[in-house]
Amino acid sequence: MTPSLPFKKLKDGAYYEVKMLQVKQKLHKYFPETTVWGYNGTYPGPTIETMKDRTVMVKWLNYLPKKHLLPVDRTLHGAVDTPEVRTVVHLHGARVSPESDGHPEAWFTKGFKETGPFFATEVYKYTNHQQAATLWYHDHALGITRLNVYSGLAGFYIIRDHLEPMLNLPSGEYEIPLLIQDRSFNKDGSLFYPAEPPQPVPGVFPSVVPIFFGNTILVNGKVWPYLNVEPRKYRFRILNGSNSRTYTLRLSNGQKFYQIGTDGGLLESPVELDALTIMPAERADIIIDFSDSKGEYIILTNDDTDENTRNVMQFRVVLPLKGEDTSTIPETLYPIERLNENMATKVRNLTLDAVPDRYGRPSFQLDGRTWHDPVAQMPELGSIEIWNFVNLIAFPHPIHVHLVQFQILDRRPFDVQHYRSTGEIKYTGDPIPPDPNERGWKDTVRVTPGQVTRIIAKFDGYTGDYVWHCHILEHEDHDMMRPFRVIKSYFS
Ligand SMILES: [Cu+2]
Repeated sequence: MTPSLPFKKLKDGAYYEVKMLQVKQKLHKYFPETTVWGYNGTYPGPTIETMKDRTVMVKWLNYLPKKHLLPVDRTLHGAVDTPEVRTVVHLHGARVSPESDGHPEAWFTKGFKETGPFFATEVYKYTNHQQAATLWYHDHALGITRLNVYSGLAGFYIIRDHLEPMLNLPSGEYEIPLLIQDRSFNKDGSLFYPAEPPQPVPGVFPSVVPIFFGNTILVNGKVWPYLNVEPRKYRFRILNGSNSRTYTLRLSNGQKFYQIGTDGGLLESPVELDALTIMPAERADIIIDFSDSKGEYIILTNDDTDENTRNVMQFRVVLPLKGEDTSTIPETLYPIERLNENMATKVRNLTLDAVPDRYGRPSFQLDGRTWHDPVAQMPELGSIEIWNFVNLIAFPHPIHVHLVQFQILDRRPFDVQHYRSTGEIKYTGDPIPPDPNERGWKDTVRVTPGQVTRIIAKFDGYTGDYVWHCHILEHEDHDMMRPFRVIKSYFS
């Protein structure tokens, strides 16, 4: 499915060198070739697989041209007086040291000629001391993340363990990662990304757009692809790698499917679904059983009124069964230790809000601050904290916290107007527990409008500088990102 990576075996893991290259790629049989940016020259990048606790070292190398494929807005944070093409790789969902986390200001140019103020090392070290999970790597350079990811810089990173095979889930050729993204194209096959919003901004060109929706859907770098499958169970690791688009996925024959895992690993037990809502950067590990669908063409659909973006991909149940399907959907999957609210030493109320920037464009703020304001969240190493995301915007945002896997406690409606005038949270209803398919480890959470979304996390592993942000990339690039710092415990 994805090309294998040349690597050196280390005593306790592997060492890879991954080059970011500008290449031409055929994204649909009726499209001319498209110029994209790919890790090792492929979009999406090669899938990196490792066992838990085995170290993976990666030297991420920028071999990209000096000129960006897409229009760069020079007014955004980090893009004012820096090189036009900068890259830095974040392994999303990983518990990793700050030097290897891909801090947005740890960017580097071709040959590491220029580097950002947080740049610390050329070789990243992933120790993989965490639960088996579907992670993904993608670009995170300050102020141009939306453009770098849109150009193609994303790939899967799968951590496995020795327990999972005992669950007898569909595996091998029956386990397939699916990266779902939306893109638009120009007639010549090149990627289209708007140079300014529909209402031009006086004095700013190119200008960031408040949100971006492409008019075609790609899976693993192919526009509206099909997959021939056998009449049996398959495991699909679904990742929404889109800039802004949220999907609600269904199967066109009305068939149900089973979610077995979330961002950070397997759930306690499978959750039967007929629809799956997935926001940017979220992952859902699912099993689809095609055994009763022999000969059928089943479309993976998205709830949308537009026909183009209603279709995601097609499963054609046309392959003969190679052998008896002995895989299972076990009743129990993986024990999950619940973080205890009473153990939390800190509760933080963190607002999400939209405010006009100096050009009158809508920009975003977390905790009432912009990216360059000083660090305000400094959890102690090893401590448990509850973060209350207070969404004052009439729109859901996928909030991602680096370093940790957290648990969603609940969502509770509150009076937004009252909060705006008094700064007090007045709840207007009871707390709503997370959906059954959200009751696992998460690193990205749907922060719903008019509600306080509470998460609980243990800030463990490393001290240093990390970030938390909205994963709508157009928002992240326009100040919807904040630093946080894990500090040494007072008592150690
Ligand atoms: Cu957002």
